[in-house]
Amino acid sequence: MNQSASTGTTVDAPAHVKHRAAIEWVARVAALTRPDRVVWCDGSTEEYDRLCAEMVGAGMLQRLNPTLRPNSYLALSDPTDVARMEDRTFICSKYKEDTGPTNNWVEPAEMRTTLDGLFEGCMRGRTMYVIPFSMGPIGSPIAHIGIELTDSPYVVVSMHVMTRVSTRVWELLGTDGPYVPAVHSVGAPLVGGAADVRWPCNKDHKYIVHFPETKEIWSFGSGYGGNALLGKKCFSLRIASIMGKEQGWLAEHMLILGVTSPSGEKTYVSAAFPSACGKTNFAMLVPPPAFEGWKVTTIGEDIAWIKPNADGRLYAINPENGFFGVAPGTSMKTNPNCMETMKANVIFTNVALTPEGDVWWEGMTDTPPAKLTDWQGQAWTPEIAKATGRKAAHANSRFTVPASQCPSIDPEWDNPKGVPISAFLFGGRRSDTVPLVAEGFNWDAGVYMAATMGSETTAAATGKVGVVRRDPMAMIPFTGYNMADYFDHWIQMGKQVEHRPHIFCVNWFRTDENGKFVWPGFGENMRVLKWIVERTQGRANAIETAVGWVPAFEDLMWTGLEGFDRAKFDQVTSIEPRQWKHELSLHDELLTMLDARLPAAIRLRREQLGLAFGQ
Ligand code: O2Y
Ligand code: MN
Repeated sequence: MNQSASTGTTVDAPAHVKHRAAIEWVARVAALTRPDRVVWCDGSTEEYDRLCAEMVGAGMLQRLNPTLRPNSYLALSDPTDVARMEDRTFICSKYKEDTGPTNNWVEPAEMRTTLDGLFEGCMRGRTMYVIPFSMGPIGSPIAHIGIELTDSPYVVVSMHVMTRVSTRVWELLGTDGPYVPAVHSVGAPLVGGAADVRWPCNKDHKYIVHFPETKEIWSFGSGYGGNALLGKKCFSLRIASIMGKEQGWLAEHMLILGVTSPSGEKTYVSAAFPSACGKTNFAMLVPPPAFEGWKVTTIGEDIAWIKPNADGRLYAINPENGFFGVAPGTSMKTNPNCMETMKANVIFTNVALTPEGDVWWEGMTDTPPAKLTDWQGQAWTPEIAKATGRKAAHANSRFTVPASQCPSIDPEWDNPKGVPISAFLFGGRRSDTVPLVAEGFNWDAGVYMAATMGSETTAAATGKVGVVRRDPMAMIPFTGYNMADYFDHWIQMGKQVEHRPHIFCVNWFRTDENGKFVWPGFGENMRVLKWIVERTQGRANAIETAVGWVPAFEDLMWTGLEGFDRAKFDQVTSIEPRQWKHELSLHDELLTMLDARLPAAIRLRREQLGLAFGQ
């Protein structure tokens, strides 16, 4: 038994928890939120199975047919709680300028007053779970530790998959080790013996709040994805980006993959794409048959933590333990490795249920099943869909699955040292202007390219879909501080390492006059990836353009790609001065907004591009 001195609340910390400050903090949060009980999680399979069984009993999860999808579950969320909510996400730094114009800011004391009001008694009738987790292999010099307090068992089991939840975390923390404190509540107390609902959340109040100075996370009202699994976007990107700035490393919205050439040479690259732009597909790319002897392996598909190593190179780990990927569009054609990964031990959220007790989503098969139960639990048929436009699965429906199950997982994916990065790729979803691939002339020019990246919006976050927004480094929703300072941090990181990765921009999404994608994408992206890898080895040819080094038609390998001729190549690689003049004026909207703190290197590169395009 372990009682907090400050609150008098008993939280029964187990004997292996020796961290007084953490016990005090758990007790303070319990005194504020008043759960019926506190459970200290251990990350065991027994704990996972028990919580899943309890949720099945309570109607919060459905067990899928164990013959078709062993040890897998389906959760259906409240229809109002289906995605990250950027307008409800706050960075509450002491000074507004440190949060910057691309984030929502509220003065910290004011926000604490609001949160105190919301969290007061919010866990009544519920259990508060204490989740000790490591982002990255436990004990890795690149990893960091967090403790999440939550009243959602769905969050606990999801954290089991997405992070390393273990009592070993307490051992590592000892009596006073550093950790990121993260508090989450669905904001739906069960008072007077009220019955629970399938997906508790708070329809009126949602807050996802970060305090940079104390590295705290407080999330209220949502049980969904990045709003609730606080190790992911909140810790691994927003808080970690601040830690990276302070400590000299990078926390990025990037996949990490390895490319092995036929001679056995291994090259690791890390690539940033905005939400739902095919990062998971790219991370698990299967090279076309013509690329005999080439292999792509997966380290991570969403987040990279990157630190300078004594050998003068940048090393990256995937801080996550699982994938929380978008289901719609994932199929044996688009991502066979991912489909294989999802054969068992999956938590699906907001996909459709087949009469046989398996799952389905738009794009999984060419022909939909004749009958389904949709993500809102209603009968669905292709005829109903035709008549009403209703989707069987929500556009942002997700699968949560252990990374270790991925057939393309890299043997080094769990290596505490990380892997050395040779190239950074930055990709947007652009129907015009941005070429298939271009390499920055040097580090600073590459950083400018990444910093001014734009992309057409998708369903991964609430808000309008299909409009171009600037998304520097694919980090616009995830940088926890002033974006101009973040650009400066990137510029400075280039000075810290002797062997700087090459920087490229890529765009798989150029369209023709009928709005159809010209580049075939998916596995065919290997053609671009091979050129990129060979550029980092000083082997591939390139031609100079105003925006960077680009391949000539002859510089990419075309064997096995029927019908993609020089005219099509020109369509996806052309650099139109008229479009670029307009593009530069759009860059200026962002750069002007950040003006006061913009690094000189970014201004200089903008001037060079202005001279090149007469703008
Ligand atoms: O967290 C969510 O609710 C969906 S958003 C998401 C999920 C996994 C990976 N990336 C993202 C993203 O928005 O970038
Ligand atoms: Mn993401």
